[in-house]
Amino acid sequence: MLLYFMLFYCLAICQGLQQRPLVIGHRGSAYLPELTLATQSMAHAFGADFIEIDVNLSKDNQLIVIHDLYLDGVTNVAEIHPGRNRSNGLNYVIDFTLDEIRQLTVRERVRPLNGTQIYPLRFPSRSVVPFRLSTLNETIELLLGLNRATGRQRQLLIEIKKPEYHTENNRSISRVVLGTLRAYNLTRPTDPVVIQTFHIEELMNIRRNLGSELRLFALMTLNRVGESSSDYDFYRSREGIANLSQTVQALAPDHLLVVDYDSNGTIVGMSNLTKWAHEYNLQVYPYTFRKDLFPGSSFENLVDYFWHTVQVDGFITDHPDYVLQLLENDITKNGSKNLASHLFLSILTFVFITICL
Ligand SMILES: *[C@@H]1O[C@H](CO)[C@@H](O)[C@H](O)[C@H]1NC(C)=O
Ligand SMILES: *[C@@H]1O[C@H](CO)[C@@H](O)[C@H](O)[C@H]1NC(C)=O
Ligand SMILES: *[C@@H]1O[C@H](CO)[C@@H](O)[C@H](O)[C@H]1NC(C)=O
Ligand SMILES: *[C@@H]1O[C@H](CO)[C@@H](O)[C@H](O)[C@H]1NC(C)=O
Ligand SMILES: *[C@@H]1O[C@H](CO)[C@@H](O)[C@H](O)[C@H]1NC(C)=O
Ligand SMILES: *[C@@H]1O[C@H](CO)[C@@H](O)[C@H](O)[C@H]1NC(C)=O
Ligand SMILES: *[C@@H]1O[C@H](CO)[C@@H](O)[C@H](O)[C@H]1NC(C)=O
Ligand SMILES: *[C@@H]1O[C@H](CO)[C@@H](O)[C@H](O)[C@H]1NC(C)=O
Ligand SMILES: *[C@@H]1O[C@H](CO)[C@@H](O)[C@H](O)[C@H]1NC(C)=O
Ligand SMILES: CC(=O)N[C@H]1CO[C@H](CO)[C@@H](O)[C@@H]1O
Repeated sequence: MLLYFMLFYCLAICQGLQQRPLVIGHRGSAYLPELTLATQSMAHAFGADFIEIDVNLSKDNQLIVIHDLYLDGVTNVAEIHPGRNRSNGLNYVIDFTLDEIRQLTVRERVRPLNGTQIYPLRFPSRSVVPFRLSTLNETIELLLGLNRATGRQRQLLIEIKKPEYHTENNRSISRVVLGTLRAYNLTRPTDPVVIQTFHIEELMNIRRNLGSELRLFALMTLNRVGESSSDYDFYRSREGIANLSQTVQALAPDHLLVVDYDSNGTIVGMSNLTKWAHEYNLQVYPYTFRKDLFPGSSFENLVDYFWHTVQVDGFITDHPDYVLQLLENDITKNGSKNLASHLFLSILTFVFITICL
C-alpha cells in the first residue's frame, strides 16, 4: 500500500518536473553574430530544444542560411563586391552565387547603409573574427553531427520567410528546402526538423501539394507589418485557428498578438489566441524574447507571465541559456516544495492506514 502511494507521488512529481516550456534559440543565440555555425553550436550546448534558422536562395539556387533578403545587415558585401547593389543601395542574396557569398565575412548585425550596431552591447561588429555564411546542408550536418557527438537530441526550426518573393522570381524555395531535407532522410513528423513561414497559404501548399509530412508551424504577425499576403486577423480568430489546425502543429505568433501591453510596456491582459490554439490542440511558441530589448521593466516577470498565466508551450528567444535558467530554477524551487509536501502526505497516509488497520 505504502509502496503504491510512494510510486503514485513519485510519478506525479516527475511529471511536474518535466513540464517546462520548450526553448527555441532564435537565429542560434545572441552571443555571436546571428545564424553562424558558431552561434548555433552555442545554442546546442546551452540546451535549447530547437535552433531557429532562416533560409534564402542564392543566384545559383543554393539555400543560404541568412535572415534578410539582402546581405548588408550582417556582412561586408559592399566592400567585397562593390557596385552590385540595386537602386535602393542594398545587395540582394538572390543576385550573388554561393561562391561569391562564401567570400564574405559575417559580423554582428548593423543598420544597413549606416553601419551602427543594432544591439550595442552584443559581439563587436568590427571584430576581425572570420565568421562565414553557411548553406542549409552545412547547418543540417552541424545539427545531426552535434546530436550524435553529444547524445543530446536538438531540433532545427527552419523558416522560409518570403516564399512569395521567390515565386515572383520563378523559384519554389519550399521545393528546394524539402528536396534538401529529403536528401538527409528528414521527411517524417518524428524527424528533428520543423518548417515555419509567415505565408500561411504556403504552409497549406507544403502540406497538400508538396505532400510533406513534416511538422509545420505558422508564424503570425500584425497585418500592417506586411510580412506576407496572409490575413493574420483571420488566422488568429477562432475560426482561423480552427482552419489552421488542419494543417499545422503550432502557432509562432509575435508576443504582441498574445498579450496586451499599455504604453509603458506593462502587461494589461491577454488575447484569446493561446486558449483557442489549445482548444484545437495547437502549441503556442511566441517570439522574440530578448534580454536586452523587451517591453516593461522586468524580463523575468515577462517570462513568468507568459509561462504561468498565458501558459505558452515555448519561448523563441535570443537568450536560450537565460530563459532555460529561469524556467529550470522555477521548476527546481516548486519541485522541492512539492517533494516536501508529497512526502508529508505519504507519511500521513501511512499513519492513517496503520491506525485503521
Ligand atoms: C551602389 O553601386 C553604385 C555603382 O553601381 C555605387 O556608385 C554606389 O556607391 C553603390 N551604393 C552603395 C550604397 O554602396
Ligand atoms: C545611423 O543610424 C543611427 C540610428 O538611427 C543614427 O543615429 C545615426 O546618425 C546614423 N548614422 C549615419 C552615418 O547615418
Ligand atoms: C517568370 O516566368 C514567367 C513565365 O515563364 C515569365 O513570363 C516571367 O518573366 C518570369 N519572371 C521572372 C522574374 O523571371
Ligand atoms: C546539399 O546536399 C545535397 C544532398 O547531399 C546535395 O545534392 C547538394 O548538392 C548539396 N548542396 C550543397 C550546396 O552542398
Ligand atoms: C530514414 O530514416 C528512417 C528512420 O527515421 C529509417 O528507418 C530509414 O532506414 C532511413 N532511410 C535511409 C535511406 O537512411
Ligand atoms: C480553410 O482551410 C482549407 C483547407 O484546410 C482551405 O481550403 C480554405 O480556403 C480555408 N478557409 C479560409 C477561409 O481560409
Ligand atoms: C507610464 O509611466 C508614466 C511615468 O511613470 C506615467 O505617468 C503614465 O501614467 C504611465 N502610463 C500608463 C498607461 O500607465
Ligand atoms: C475572448 O473570448 C471571450 C469569449 O470566449 C470574449 O468574451 C472576449 O471578449 C474575448 N477576448 C478578447 C480579447 O477577444
Ligand atoms: C511555482 O510557484 C509559483 C508561486 O507559488 C506558481 O505561481 C507557479 O505556478 C508554480 N510553477 C509550477 C510549474 O508549478
Ligand atoms: C525566402 C527567405 O528565406 N527569405 C529570407 C530572406 O529575406 C526575408 C526578407 O527580410 C527574410 O526575412 C527571410 O528570412
